[in-house]
Amino acid sequence: STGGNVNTDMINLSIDQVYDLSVEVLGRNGFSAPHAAVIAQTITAGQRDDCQSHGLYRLMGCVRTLKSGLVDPSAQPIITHPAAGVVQVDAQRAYSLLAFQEGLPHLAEKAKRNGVAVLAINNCFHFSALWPEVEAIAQHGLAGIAMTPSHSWVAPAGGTRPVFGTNPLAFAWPRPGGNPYVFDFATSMVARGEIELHRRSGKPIPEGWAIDKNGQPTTDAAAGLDGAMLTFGSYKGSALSTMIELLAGPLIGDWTSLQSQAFDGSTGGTPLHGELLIALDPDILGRGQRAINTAGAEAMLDAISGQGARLPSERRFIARAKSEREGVWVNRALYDEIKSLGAT
Ligand code: NDP
Ligand code: PYC
Repeated sequence: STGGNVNTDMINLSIDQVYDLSVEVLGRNGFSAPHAAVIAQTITAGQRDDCQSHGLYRLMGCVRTLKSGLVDPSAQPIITHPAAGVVQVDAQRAYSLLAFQEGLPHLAEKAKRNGVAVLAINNCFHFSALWPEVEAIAQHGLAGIAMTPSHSWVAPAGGTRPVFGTNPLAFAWPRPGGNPYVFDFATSMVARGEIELHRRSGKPIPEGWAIDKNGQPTTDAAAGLDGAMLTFGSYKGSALSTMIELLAGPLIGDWTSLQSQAFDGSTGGTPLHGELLIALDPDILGRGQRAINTAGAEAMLDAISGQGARLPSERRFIARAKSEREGVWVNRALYDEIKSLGAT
């Protein structure tokens, strides 16, 4: 069970308490121990790094989706090796994270043998942020790219009807002796979870995030969720999102966000589709000049931060260190709702 120091609106929990709460809720609602453990790890990492849209809040979606009967809460992923540089993991309609955990060692080993390797995850319910996965690839000394579709919530630039998912794109680059360079963002203006959090707290959304059902700009979170979200960077985000649909969908024999949405119907559950991850080995691709290449990369990254521009993930790494020292503050209403899902 969980405890913590309470103030009026927020509750302070240690990272271990966040993990224990997550595992307990997932286990009591029917997830097998291996699935509960990996899902809880990712949710805990999100809360720890102050990524509220993909932290504890996601437990409700996992439990709701499980209750819809669509998800297999205990399926063991099936790993196949269709080519030297490819590992394919069929999640068998379970959540994606166990498939990633089991596929990662094969991805890393193949990238180190071939210079580049692809991990295609199929038939997975996917709710999670991608940075934990590209960070894990970077821990092997590899550059990593990850992408996934979701549900058709986002209108293409110039249109008003949803086609794309919020389609995140993540990238990690290993750096000597410190955190990797990492970015991970939705190709919509923001993640849908961010708009859902605005709706929960009754806050308006900024203009430019979404349009309503009639195609008109809106600052009402609920109206935006009912209408269509917008891509970031106009036609550029639209094109990137299209690429993600194609590469993490049909290319790997899996669904687009439109197909995933059609399968879901009106359940409102976690999207079911595929995910594509790519790992690249600088030792093989870098023409044997690892030290020189690393110096070039570091000089370029220093030229960004050296002028006061922040690197993506810098905020997250600072939040991580703070949470490790002080624990995390969780909205009390959210905490109570999570406890009502079945924690002691
Ligand atoms: P943001 O718009 O906040 O973008 C996040 C990325 O941009 C992070 O790498 C962040 O670093 C960086 N960043 C933010 N502000 C700055 C800045 N001023 N200067 C430099 N870098 C900056 O988040 P999104 O709403 O787009 O996405 C949030 C999460 O949602 C992602 O982790 C994504 O994977 C997840 N998601 C998952 C989906 C799925 O289907 N599984 C679908 C859509 C989104 P930092 O963290 O340090 O702020
Ligand atoms: O926040 O956009 C989102 C999202 C979709 C699937 C998981 N997260």
